[in-house]
Amino acid sequence: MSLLEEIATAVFEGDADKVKEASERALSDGAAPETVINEGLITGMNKIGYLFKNGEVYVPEVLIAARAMHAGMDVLKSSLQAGEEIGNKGIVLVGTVKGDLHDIGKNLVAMMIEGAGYKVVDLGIDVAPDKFIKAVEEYQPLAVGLSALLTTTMTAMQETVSRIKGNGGRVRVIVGGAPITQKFADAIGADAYAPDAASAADIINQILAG
Ligand code: B1M
Repeated sequence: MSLLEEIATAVFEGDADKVKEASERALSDGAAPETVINEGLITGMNKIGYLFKNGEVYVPEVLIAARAMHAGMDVLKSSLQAGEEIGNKGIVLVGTVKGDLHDIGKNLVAMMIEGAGYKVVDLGIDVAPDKFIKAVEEYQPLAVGLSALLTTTMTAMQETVSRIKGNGGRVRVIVGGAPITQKFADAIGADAYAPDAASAADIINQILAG
């Protein structure tokens, strides 16, 4: 079994210590942190997600896998940030929209954006539109990143985008999450859509440069 497969299996089995140790080993063997994320951590999470969808595992197993995934993300965070001075380029707010408790994808997005040199203010999960608006006023960010994982919380994303855009500022809004598409992003007036965490950082660079 390759080291990346070992990491994926350890996430799937919810073995946080193993994920941490194998992620450290992968980095010291020269693997790129993005590779460890995509081919190790996310592969393991997708595997548990598949069983969850089919009713073969339940919320506790998924939470244990999520904790193991976070143990790996903690190891990779500092490597992702090593190339850029953190916070150099300005502030980006991120949060998971109201009614939605999923944060693994949002945390990855935050890590990648930090790695690209922005200071990230993470508002957490289940963030109501009012809270986003208050944070925009407080932090004056360059951009806000919204994550939604449930089809039922896509409406909260729509409301949040419309409140932020209606507030008169020039802040850019980028959206993503499993049920979100470019078409939906266009329909709700977001400035950009990113299908994954790595492209979220690239797209923020692009929209802020343009
Ligand atoms: Co949830 N859940 N869940 N869950 N859960 C899904 C999303 C689901 C697809 C599973 C399924 O049934 N197939 C399904 C949604 C169905 C739908 O609406 N279409 C679902 C459901 C139904 C539910 C509950 C309702 C279950 C229940 O209680 N009956 C409940 C809802 C709770 C709530 O939010 N109110 C629920 C609960 C949970 C847990 C708490 C157990 C746990 C969350 C733990 C946590 O996040 N801390 C959980 C998990 C883990 C999942 C699955 C298995 C995995 C999600 C994940 O973390 N993936 C998921 C099934 C799946 O997706 N295969 C599922 C790994 C992560 C890296 O990917 O988050 O997609 P993802 O992020 C990606 C991209 O989407 C993108 O970048 C990341 C990759 O690079 N991205 C962005 C994300 N945000 C972005 C923002 C951007 C740009 C890109 O710009 C700002």
